Amino acid sequence: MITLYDADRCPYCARVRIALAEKGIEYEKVEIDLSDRPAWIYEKNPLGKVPVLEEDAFVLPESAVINEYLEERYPEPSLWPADPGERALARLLVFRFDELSRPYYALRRGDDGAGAGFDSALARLNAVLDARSFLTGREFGLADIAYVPWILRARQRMGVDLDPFPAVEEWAERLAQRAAVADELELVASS
Ligand SMILES: N[C@@H](CCC(=O)N[C@@H](CS)C(=O)NCC(=O)O)C(=O)O
Repeated sequence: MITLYDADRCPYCARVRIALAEKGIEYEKVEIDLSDRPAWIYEKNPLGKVPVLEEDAFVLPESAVINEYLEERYPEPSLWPADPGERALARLLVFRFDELSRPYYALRRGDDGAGAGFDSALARLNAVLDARSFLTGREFGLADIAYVPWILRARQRMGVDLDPFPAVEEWAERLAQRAAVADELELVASS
């Protein structure tokens, strides 16, 4: 049995929720109140952060690592491209995720110049999506899952306009057709 220590509002948790849903894996969800975290969460993750995945006695934090684990443990349907080069480029995007998250959190904090910084990050994603249908490559996969929770929140919660980034906007629309991403959209709207 899998347990996910989760928080509805957490985009890192959303990565894992989407991967679990795409793979059709059943799990139990334990909602953690991030403003009043239980002391025992530090036993599962010394950093005290969610998500944490638990499968029997195996405990694993870190959303990108959890999703790699899920991909290896539950290989079908595959969320990485079969081609090694395509897969490496998708992993590179996940590895360099802070190129999006740093400007995103700067914008959320209201730092000076943060709007322009986030626009630059979106322009870089737009260039990637001009060249391929998905961040993962020719098919949807873990790189898309790694980024989409922040794009949904930027648009819905921070009023970011995706019009100037048409490839990102079309990609977000295409992803929203997937049940796992549509569920996240609902959660963002309601939480
Ligand atoms: N690198 C971690 C980041 C997880 C993270 O920052 N989670 C936030 C919620 S969105 C958290 O637990 N924050 C509590 C804290 O920073 O103490 C991952 O990818 O799982």
